Amino acid sequence: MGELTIWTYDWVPEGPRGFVRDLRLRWACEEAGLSYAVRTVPFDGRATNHLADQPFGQIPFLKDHGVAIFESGAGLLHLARKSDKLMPRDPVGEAATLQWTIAALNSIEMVTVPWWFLKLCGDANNGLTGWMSQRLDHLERVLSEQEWLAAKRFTVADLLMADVLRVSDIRSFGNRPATEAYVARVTSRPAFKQAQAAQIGHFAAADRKREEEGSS
Ligand SMILES: N[C@@H](CCC(=O)N[C@@H](CS)C(=O)NCC(=O)O)C(=O)O
Repeated sequence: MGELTIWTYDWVPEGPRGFVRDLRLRWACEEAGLSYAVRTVPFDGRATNHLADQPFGQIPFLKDHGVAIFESGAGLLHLARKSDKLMPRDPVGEAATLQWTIAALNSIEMVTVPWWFLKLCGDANNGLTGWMSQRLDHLERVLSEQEWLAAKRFTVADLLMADVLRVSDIRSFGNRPATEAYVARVTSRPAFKQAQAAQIGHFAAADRKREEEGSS
């Protein structure tokens, strides 16, 4: 209850490791120098076993001294209020950060995730392709004119936008050099690398535990 705690699954299959959305919250804490713990809910039975914490049976969610919050975007904004490393304190810089954070979720991820899902289901040339191209082309124009989305420096908006864009199928979709350079730049930050390694280590430890339990 007391400390800042990021909740994720106890285990996930190999495929999503390194991309599970608790990484967004880990990364933000690492950027901001916030100390945090990671705790888990079972992956098995996820559709029903933690609906009081996350009404869609998903992760991540965050608990922080009596505050409980689900949705990775909401969790990021909660963390951003704790550190100006994630969001500037002046109204203009804060507004720019908020708008690009919401744009990452509601103008980009809202098309990339369904597109990626249809591709995964075998429908690579699905009806969302043109729509996604348009969105990514507009973003390419923005990123060819500026290094960061808001306030002329790294903010939580870059963290989220880069996390949305770094999915390999999205990254390799079309030729957008400014976007590719942006994703490479943002994900080369030590805080990202630390967060990603920690997540991969977390699930590797879960594999070992499962093997021990299976062999005993
Ligand atoms: N909009 C949610 C999406 C969360 C989400 O997609 N979580 C995935 C892991 S990255 C999950 O829990 N998947 C398991 C499931 O949906 O059953 C957020 O950003 O927090």
